[in-house]
Amino acid sequence: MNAILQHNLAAVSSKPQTTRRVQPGILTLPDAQLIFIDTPGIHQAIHKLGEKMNAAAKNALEDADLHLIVFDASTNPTEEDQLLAKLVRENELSIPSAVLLNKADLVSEAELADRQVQYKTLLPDTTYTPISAVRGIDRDLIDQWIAFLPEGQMYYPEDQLTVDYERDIAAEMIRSSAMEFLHQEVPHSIAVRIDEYKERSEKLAYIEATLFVERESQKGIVIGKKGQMLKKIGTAARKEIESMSGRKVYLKIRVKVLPGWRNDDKSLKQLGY
Ligand SMILES: Nc1nc2c(ncn2[C@@H]2O[C@H](COP(=O)(O)OP(=O)(O)OP(=O)(O)O)[C@@H](O)[C@H]2O)c(=O)[nH]1
Ligand SMILES: [Mg+2]
Repeated sequence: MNAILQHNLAAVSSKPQTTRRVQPGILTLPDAQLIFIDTPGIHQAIHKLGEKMNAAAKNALEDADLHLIVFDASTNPTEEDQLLAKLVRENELSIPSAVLLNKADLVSEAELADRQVQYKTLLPDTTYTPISAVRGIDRDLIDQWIAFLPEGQMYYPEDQLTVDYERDIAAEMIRSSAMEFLHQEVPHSIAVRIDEYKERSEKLAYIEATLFVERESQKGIVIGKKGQMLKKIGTAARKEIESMSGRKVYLKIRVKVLPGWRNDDKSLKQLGY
């Protein structure tokens, strides 16, 4: 979605299950306005958080005009791809779908052709288009999607990119930075709450955030030796927030333990999941 909008709104990291909630992105072209809903990936849930993510994704599938399914051309189909394909096949009659075979920049032409054959078995009746989010998305492809959309009025002003608040996007940027730098269970045990988001001026924002982990031992890992890890996370997040908001940002992050929050209804609710 970031590549389509040419703006960084959605959390991205090299770890799976980075996206945890549905997130809208609006693309306004001279002749059309497209509203994309980025969703968590369908996966085998092992916590209540995962169940909520799957439910949110399935729910979003229901009222779309077109399903854009993103598979990763740099790897073979995974169990999760199978799960998603099954869901889409069950839905096929009512809502059209198109597959985007992403990360084409990472494979040779021959590999790409081979992968396409493999992925094609998942959804044999769907069109497959190789893309690369890194290289950018062709306008021609977007035009193909427009053909599936109903005619109607513009819903949003032409310069509006999303309906989410800047502070919520900032929380996602802090979380994705942390997920990028941390390993194993730790990235998945992180949640971020914005405690204060003061727009001091057009040019300056003051942000205080709490980064939650599930266990005391994870707190030490997130802070790191002499606070080095937290500093790295904070610096990367601040740069992203500055580029998203167009403001200079002062960012303060504290780390707290919220035991087993991924499996606790009350904590999940508090954290907005
Ligand atoms: N080389 C290359 N890397 C990409 C491309 N698209 C995404 N990535 C990388 O792939 C990783 C996963 O990207 P995400 O956007 O988090 O993937 P996602 O499908 O939304 O995954 P979840 O939110 O975790 O379900 C990140 O490290 C991205 O930088 C691409 O076209 N080419
Ligand atoms: Mg994502």
